[in-house]
Amino acid sequence: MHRVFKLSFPLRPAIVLLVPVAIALLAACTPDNNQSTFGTAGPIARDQAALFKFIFWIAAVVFVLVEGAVIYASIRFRQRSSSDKLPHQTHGNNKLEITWTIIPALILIAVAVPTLTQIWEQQSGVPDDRGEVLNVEAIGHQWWFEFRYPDHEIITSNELHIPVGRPVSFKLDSQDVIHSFWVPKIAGKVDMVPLNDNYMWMIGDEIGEYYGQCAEFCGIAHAHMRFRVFVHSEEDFQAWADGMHVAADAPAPGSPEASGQQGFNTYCSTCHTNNSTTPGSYAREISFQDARWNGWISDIENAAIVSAPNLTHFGTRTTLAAGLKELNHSTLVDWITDPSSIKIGTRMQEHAAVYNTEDGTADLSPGQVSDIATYLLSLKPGSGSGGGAPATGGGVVDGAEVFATNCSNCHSTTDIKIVGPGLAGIGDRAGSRVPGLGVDEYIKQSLTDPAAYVVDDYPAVMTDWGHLGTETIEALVTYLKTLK
Ligand code: HEC
Ligand code: HEC
Ligand SMILES: [Cu+2]
Repeated sequence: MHRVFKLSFPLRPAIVLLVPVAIALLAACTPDNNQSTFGTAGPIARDQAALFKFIFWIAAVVFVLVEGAVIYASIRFRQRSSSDKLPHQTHGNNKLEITWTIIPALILIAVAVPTLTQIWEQQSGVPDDRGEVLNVEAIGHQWWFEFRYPDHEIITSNELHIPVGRPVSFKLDSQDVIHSFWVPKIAGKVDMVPLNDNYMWMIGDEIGEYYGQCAEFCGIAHAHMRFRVFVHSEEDFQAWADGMHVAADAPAPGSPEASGQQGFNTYCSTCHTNNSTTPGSYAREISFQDARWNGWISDIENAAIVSAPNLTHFGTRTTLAAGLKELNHSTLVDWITDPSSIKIGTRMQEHAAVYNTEDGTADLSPGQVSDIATYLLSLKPGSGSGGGAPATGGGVVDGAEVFATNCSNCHSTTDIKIVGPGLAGIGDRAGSRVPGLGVDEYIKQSLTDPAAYVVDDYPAVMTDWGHLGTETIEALVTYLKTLK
């Protein structure tokens, strides 16, 4: 009799532990799981899932046959006593060798043909027989997604809206490190690589909300870099796109929203645009984002700006911080007070001057934070009467407000340099900038013909502000001259 060795670990507790862990892991594969690739909602994901299943079943059959043969051989031909002779040896059997070379080759061909066909199909661009194509540029940032719709001149972040049944063509880019764009239920993943555009397309088949996730390790908050895809009916999509061009109503004077707006303009608008509704704002936001990025890259240690999510109509969003939290007043207050209570490592907390405190939380009173949150949540398409520059009470243009919404992204009202020069004392220096131009003329020229004179050592990124209208420009000039 052979001695039966006792297992060196307790088998029962191990099984008791392993089973629930395995079940928990497998549960992630259920089709209703938000990031499961089995419950598909678009042709690309469906084809990929079908291919996966095809290969899986081939692999399963191979596994059972090979493991079966191994188990059979080890039992059937085991050494029964020390006097056993060697079993019959098959070394050099040509028939067997040829058979087990040909069978795997055939299997590999069976797997390769549909795989390659699908790769070619999905990479050869959007099919032109599936309806009007929607173009989207998706840009990865540490740790959030920017979405630009060049056909609709819309810029937004972290929540992507697309019409059901229409092909969406993506140009994928990254501003910093390699990210990967992935909407598990609708389409496969493609890397977002800095300085190199990648392309993919997808079609959402079913109206609904879907999860997206960065699928390439990209730094400390990689797992917290998510997004949402909303697949809408064509009408709802159009309504959303139209709404993105309707300005929010100006807050009522004296309201928490009004105080929040002031707070936002003072502490937040250097990085966040929240009013990209007017014609021309699309191109402007792109140049802001570039300017913010260049500002950051030129002094990563001390920069007070960095490219950041566009918060236009933030009140219509459902999520916060790249799909991490449900958006409501309380989560937003937590975020503004201390972003790392929700997501660690954000560039917001690292660079916004308002977090330059001992414990890194916002240098704002709870009331200020609450008002800013209330204001952001009030940003929705308005009644449509406003449109242009915000006007105060009696219709008189308030230069300070116009400045805060349009210019404070790049200019401080002190002498701190952001992207452009700090504008304190501009009234004193303006008259001596260009021979022949007085103070007012020079400031006006800066706004309506910015290329005519570019201040030394600054990038020529000022855009033409002529669209603001004469009255607003006059108000700006008056306001700027008060900055000492
Ligand atoms: C230095 C630039 C900077 C400043 C200043 C700044 N932020 Fe941010 N903000 C960011 C960046 C970058 C992110 C993206 C963070 C992430 O998800 O990793 C962000 C994210 C956000 C988000 C989430 C956006 C989304 O799509 O979910 C909100 C809301 C927000 N900021 C509000 C504010 C408020 C309010 C202030 C002023 C108190 C402010 N920010 C100041 C850079 C900035
Ligand atoms: C994208 C960043 C950006 C925005 C937004 C921006 N500017 Fe500028 N601005 C600059 C830069 C950079 C310069 C310096 C280079 C130049 O002269 O073009 C500048 C220069 C100026 C000057 C001349 C300053 C001097 O010292 O001579 C004035 C005045 C000015 N901007 C006003 C404004 C006003 C008012 C707004 C809002 C309506 C505005 N800017 C919006 C980047 C910006
Ligand atoms: Cu990423």
